[in-house]
Amino acid sequence: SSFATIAGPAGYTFNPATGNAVTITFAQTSARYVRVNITANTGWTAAQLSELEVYGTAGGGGDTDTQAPTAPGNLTVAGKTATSVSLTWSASTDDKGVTGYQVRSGGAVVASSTGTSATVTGLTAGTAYSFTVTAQDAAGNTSPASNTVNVTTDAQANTNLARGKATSESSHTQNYGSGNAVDGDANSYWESANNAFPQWVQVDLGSAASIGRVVLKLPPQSAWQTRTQTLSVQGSTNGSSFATIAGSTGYSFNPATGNAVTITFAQTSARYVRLNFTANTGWSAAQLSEFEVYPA
Ligand SMILES: [Ca+2]
Ligand SMILES: [Ca+2]
Repeated sequence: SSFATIAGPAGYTFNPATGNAVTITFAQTSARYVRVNITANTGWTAAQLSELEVYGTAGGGGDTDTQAPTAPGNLTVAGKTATSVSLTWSASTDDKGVTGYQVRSGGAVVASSTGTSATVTGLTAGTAYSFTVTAQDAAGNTSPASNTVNVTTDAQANTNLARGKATSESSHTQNYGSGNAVDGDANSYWESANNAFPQWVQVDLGSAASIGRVVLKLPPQSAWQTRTQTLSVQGSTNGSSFATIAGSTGYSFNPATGNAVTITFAQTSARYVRLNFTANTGWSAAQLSEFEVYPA
């Protein structure tokens, strides 16, 4: 409401040949409202202005906060699911106080928190993401980004992790190699050397995964008469040291009910999953047309 003159009346020439801009400098002053009073125009009977630009020190000092918080540190993945990732980090400091944090991915803010943890939701299963965190203060100043964490969400529970992966085996007969057990075709199968139990077949998932179920199949045709195969399931993260996931049991494969066996077990982490066969009531060898491994 009360104005002081910063620059007195003067005629300023606007010339398109030299940019059509006028600069007026004056002694440093403090102002929130800046007004231009125009009393004449030689080119048109009205005041005209396409840009009014004001330069100086934003906020003008005083007790206004212009200092951003420090970057959050130690950003860490605390947990994940198929659709979410939980993150923790160490607190930032600020001259006036940190008011909150923003989790960022691909340039977008994907979660906010007033503390030092957050869970990003709505993610896609089996997908790689990168995250950083920034801190904010009450004036809206944003810190530099934290370290970056890279994380891949868990696979969907119904994703067969073994499909198309590398296999190995104790033996096979003729051309019935173990690759037949991960080709997605229940008609093609692995068969071990005959009359030579115990035998094993193994799949390398490519990296350690949390698993909770395997499904074993034989060809669905009725010509495959019901048989019981005795086997155990083992898992390993390094391919050399194996732990038993499911102990040796006789499983009945019956074409009348799909010729498939499902074995569920407590969640475990494994990259290599192996089946050890010790008996088969239908043939004197281990036989398997599909070896499917699921997260749950
Ligand atoms: Ca600050
Ligand atoms: Ca097959």
